Amino acid sequence: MNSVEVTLALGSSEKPDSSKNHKSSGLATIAAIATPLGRGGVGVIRLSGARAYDIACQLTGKTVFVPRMASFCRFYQEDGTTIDEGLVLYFKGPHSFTGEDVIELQGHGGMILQNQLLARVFELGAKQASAGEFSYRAFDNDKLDLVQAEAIADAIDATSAAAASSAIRSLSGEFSQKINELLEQLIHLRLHVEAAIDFPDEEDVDFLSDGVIQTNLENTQHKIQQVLSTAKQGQLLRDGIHVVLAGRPNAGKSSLLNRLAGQERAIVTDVAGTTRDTLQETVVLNGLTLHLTDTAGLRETEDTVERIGIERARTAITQADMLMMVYDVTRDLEEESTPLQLAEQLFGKLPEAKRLLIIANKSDLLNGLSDEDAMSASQIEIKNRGYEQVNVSCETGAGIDTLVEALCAKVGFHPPENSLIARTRHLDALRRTADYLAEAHEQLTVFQAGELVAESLRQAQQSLAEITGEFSADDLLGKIFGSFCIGK
Ligand SMILES: Nc1nc2c(ncn2[C@@H]2O[C@H](COP(=O)(O)OP(=O)(O)O)[C@@H](O)[C@H]2O)c(=O)[nH]1
Ligand SMILES: [Mg+2]
Repeated sequence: MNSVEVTLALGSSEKPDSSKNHKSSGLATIAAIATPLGRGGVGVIRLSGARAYDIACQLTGKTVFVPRMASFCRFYQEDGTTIDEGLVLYFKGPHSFTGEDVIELQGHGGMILQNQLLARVFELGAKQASAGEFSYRAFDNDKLDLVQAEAIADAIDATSAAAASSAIRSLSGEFSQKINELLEQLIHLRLHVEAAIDFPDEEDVDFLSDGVIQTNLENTQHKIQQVLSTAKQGQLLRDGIHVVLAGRPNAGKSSLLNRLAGQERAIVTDVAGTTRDTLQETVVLNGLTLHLTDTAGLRETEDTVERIGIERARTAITQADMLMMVYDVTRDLEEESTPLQLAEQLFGKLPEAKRLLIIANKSDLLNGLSDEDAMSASQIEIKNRGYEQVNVSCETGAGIDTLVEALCAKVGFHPPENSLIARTRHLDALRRTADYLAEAHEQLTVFQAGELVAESLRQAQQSLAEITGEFSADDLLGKIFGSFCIGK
């Protein structure tokens, strides 16, 4: 919401570096409601900054708060009337979340009470914290690195238990540690290469071609690939995938959505054209978050509303990570067409195999042998061309488990026990690092061009350091913290 403000605030501060110490001590004292607004037993307002302690004293009439001890207090208006009563917790900087003095006011969790208390805190000199400002100050004061700050947001926003626990592992620094180990390895490698350039042919040894650098480089490349595959799982865990259910009218798309959602979300009838708008539903199946979109059946139509629905379906189709083409095994393959031909007709051109899962629905209605034969013949074509079909019945539920397994396998989702949450940003940075290392490898092994090896390694290190925020442009930081909620 207040991302503009954050961007400005971030833009005016220096770039973070390892030598920074309490850079935000000259900043305003900020305050925000930290708990969700609504009815609840307890509501927490958090303050951070040099004036936090003083504001707590004026608010309560007390003169002393002991760090890390709870004090029961009344919170007063300026005229002495009581707003609420509750606990004050004091965390003296730098031993606090933000690294600054932090005060937590734990009052009752009512909307009016919390807003009155916050207004009073503003009267006493605090200013409204913008989105992510607490976390940014923690980052700025080296209490957290960027991966950890992001993990807080990801833990709060997690859509599955696995995503939540992997975010907590990232928050505790496991992911950062992997990145830091890689960084150390890269720095070591760079030193080695720089030395080889500065002291060529020392004692008749050519460092660049003695094999040590190459071995170390290949070892680092290998490790990047390992971290990349962990991060890929973490990104799937965090973001899930966008799946669009598409097909002819009456194929059973809405029935499939309801099956997967475990509830009657979409209207199902035997009237073709029932679903006229796109409908979204998020479900977690086998630990993978699926953002499902049910669409209007694709067909030529005179109906204006249905036609708009079909346009929306086409937009959703182009944006999907994965297309599930649902077809009715008893009807949709007339005229001896195959599922792949149907897909070509429906989507204009055949989608790539990794983006398409073919769902043969209404298998409960198949009892004639000839139909089964027809299915197995088309199955062979599908397999040979790298595609995959799952036979299901949305009516009986047969094949639905297999469908979910096939989908997870198709997107390569198999999170290890101790997975770590990751974002697309991390994957991008890791991929760029891997590319620079590949460049360095080529310069080393093909051209023995020491200077260019050194330059590629420098860029690799810079890309990698973006992940934890050691080398991050201010606008990137603004974007990341600006997407946090207020009070975080
Ligand atoms: N026998 C049978 N009928 C089904 C199955 N799936 C859907 N139907 C029926 O097919 C009709 C169309 O289903 P619907 O989900 O609305 O199709 P959509 O137009 O693709 O969304 C409804 O009458 C459903 O009850 C199935 O697996 N078996
Ligand atoms: Mg429908």
